[in-house]
Amino acid sequence: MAFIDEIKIYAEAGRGGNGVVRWRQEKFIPKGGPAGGDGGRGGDFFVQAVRDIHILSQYKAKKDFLAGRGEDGGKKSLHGKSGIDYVLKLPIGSFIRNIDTEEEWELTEEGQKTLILRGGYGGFGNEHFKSSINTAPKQYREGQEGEKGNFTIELQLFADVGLIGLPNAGKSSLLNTLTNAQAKVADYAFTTLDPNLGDFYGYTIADIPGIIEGASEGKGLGVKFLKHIKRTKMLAHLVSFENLNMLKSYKQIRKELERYDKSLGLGKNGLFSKDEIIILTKSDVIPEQGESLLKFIDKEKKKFEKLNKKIFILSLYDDKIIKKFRDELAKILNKT
Ligand SMILES: Nc1nc2c(ncn2[C@@H]2O[C@H](COP(=O)(O)OP(=O)(O)OP(=O)(O)O)[C@@H](O)[C@H]2O)c(=O)[nH]1
Ligand SMILES: [Mg+2]
Repeated sequence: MAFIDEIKIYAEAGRGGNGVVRWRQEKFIPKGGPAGGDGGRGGDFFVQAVRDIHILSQYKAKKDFLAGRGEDGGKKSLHGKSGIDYVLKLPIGSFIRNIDTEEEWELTEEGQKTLILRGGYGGFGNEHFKSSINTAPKQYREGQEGEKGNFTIELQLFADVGLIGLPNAGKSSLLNTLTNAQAKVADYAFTTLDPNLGDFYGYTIADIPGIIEGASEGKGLGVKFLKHIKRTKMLAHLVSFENLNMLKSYKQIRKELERYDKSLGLGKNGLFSKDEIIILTKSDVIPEQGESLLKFIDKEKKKFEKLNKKIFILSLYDDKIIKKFRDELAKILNKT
């Protein structure tokens, strides 16, 4: 199913049940007192955060989300049952916005449950109106309407690290190596079409589709996935040794991040200013150019050192290097 990160819905909390007019019926007492019960409360409408970034696609065909109506009151002063609450499950990282009132909510933690619309109160039954001067009241009240509204729900993933880079840089492979994720990996561009998340010692790593030069003008898959790394603590920027000019490729992506920030007026809170580590990937496939591999790697690394960022050189086929990288990444994350 296609990945969906924005939906519009209409939701209603339940209407309260009506109060009723009833009379006590007791043997040998021909005219009993009022005994109409109150209506039950309408069900509330809640949203609740779950760890499933694909769940919004399940709601695509469904447009109305309705909590249950409260039951009417009964005879013998019976209170009507409350309506059933509606609990809409949404991914962690969802923003919920009431289009009519502009109220906003955000789900940030698994299990977090937030009341969005309140159910209506049940109406009073006739027993409620009994008094010394009105011993046989015929009044009752109808249940109150539940709150209702139109909403937009937008997901912006919550993660600690965002993996970025050109298509084929090895982002999904790295995610799979570091975490429990099972992202699709292949040796062509744009293998990843939707974001993937993985758990790294309790931290979340997000893998998004590759970015290319011109992405901010819509090239490739454009920049629509960049919003999913807006809330990360840091970025890991992958550049493959397969690139003829690694530093140039790196700078192209940086430029796209900068343009994206500008288009949204993000300034210092944008992607460009985030902490970033640089990962030079696939160090095992460097084309030999008459010089030793180590020398070649060193030369490329030197070019990046001018940027004053932390640089890692990885080959996923070298377990030692990967183990070391894991430890270092965990250390960096523990510090942030
Ligand atoms: N030799 C070698 N190949 C690697 C390494 N890491 C990844 N690859 C290969 O590189 C290709 C691309 O890897 P992916 O992980 O799909 O790349 P990606 O950056 O997620 O690509 P997109 O999803 O298209 O943006 C796959 O064929 C991987 O097997 C590595 O360290 N060494
Ligand atoms: Mg990928």
